[in-house]
Amino acid sequence: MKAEILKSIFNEFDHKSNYISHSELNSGHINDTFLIKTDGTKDYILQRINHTIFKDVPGLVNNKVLTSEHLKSKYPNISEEELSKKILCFVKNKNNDFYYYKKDGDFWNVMIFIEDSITHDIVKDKEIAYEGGKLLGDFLNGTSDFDSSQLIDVIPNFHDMASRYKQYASSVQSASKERLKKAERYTKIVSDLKEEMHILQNLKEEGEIPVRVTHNDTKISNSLFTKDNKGICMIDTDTVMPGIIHYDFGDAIRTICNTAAEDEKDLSKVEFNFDYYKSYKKGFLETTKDSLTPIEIKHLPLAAKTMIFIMGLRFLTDYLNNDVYYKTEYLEHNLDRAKNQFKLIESLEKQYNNLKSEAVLAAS
Ligand code: GN1
Ligand code: MG
Repeated sequence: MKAEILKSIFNEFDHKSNYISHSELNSGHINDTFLIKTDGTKDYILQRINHTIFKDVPGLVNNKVLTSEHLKSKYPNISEEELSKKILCFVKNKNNDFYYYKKDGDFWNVMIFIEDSITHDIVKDKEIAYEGGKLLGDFLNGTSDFDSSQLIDVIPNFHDMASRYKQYASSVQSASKERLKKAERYTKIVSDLKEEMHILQNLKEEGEIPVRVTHNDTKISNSLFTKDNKGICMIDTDTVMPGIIHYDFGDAIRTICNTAAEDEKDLSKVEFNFDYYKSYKKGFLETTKDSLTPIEIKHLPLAAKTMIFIMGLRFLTDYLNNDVYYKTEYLEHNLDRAKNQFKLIESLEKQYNNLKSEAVLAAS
């Protein structure tokens, strides 16, 4: 995107600084995200929000602002300046809105960049896994008293397995013969796992697992760390909505324990790292053990398997639908992502029974 255009959009916001340069941050699959360097004391994140996928952008931005406000209210004695180093802070535009609507139909928002922070697409150190677990625990603790009736449902049924399965079944119906053939091995795996992968959803619907305010996009690249591996905070609060903690635990594990990137094509590089699972779980339970119910703890391994599955299912669905949802860089990108997730499940299964036994013990 041209510097002049980004600069003029950035200048719609009230940041009292001047654009110097920008770089695109590429880890998201939906929005477009840019780091804007300025001549002032702060740099900023400028984001174009995909309004084809997010139907109510003002509602989404309001969710994000309310979430940050709620998290900030936990630190009544800390200045805004200090808060902006550990909680996402949104910047208003010149009309006092937290988003800017450009006449061409795009929505934009701006956040303060948290200085000296870094993200990881792949985890290479169990300290990061442990710190990541604590960050999620802190996030869930921080939002545990948040009145979720203030939030809009950004994408209804976002992690609802029944609804994702329905979308998948309809993609199978409409897919081209060629794509179906290429996906054959994976459609078979989906059929084999279907029943087990609905267990968490059923427990949620039966009221056995409590609904809380959850993040819903906890992949590890959505957590900020210091350069010496300490957790700072979770970012990308686009999908904060009511949910079960298993969505968040499982989605984080899906990315932390994958020894390769989510779209690595060489499946021999894709393995489930059990040490990182243990470290993440340790950090997570240290921060949440007083609030989780035994049934929540018992089902953490199933959460991991279910969230890897649901992402595999969603990538496969998008492949069968001719790539209409996620950004793709080449023809079979979604199929490669799906294959990667199903390989990760295969690797997880090698020690799945051990993880389940440990979870039963931890829950008792
Ligand atoms: C999408 O765009 P990004 O990276 O924040 C998706 C998540 C998936 C993720 C897979 C709204 O998130 O659910 O886990 O890709 N977000 C939406 O990497 O669908
Ligand atoms: Mg996201």
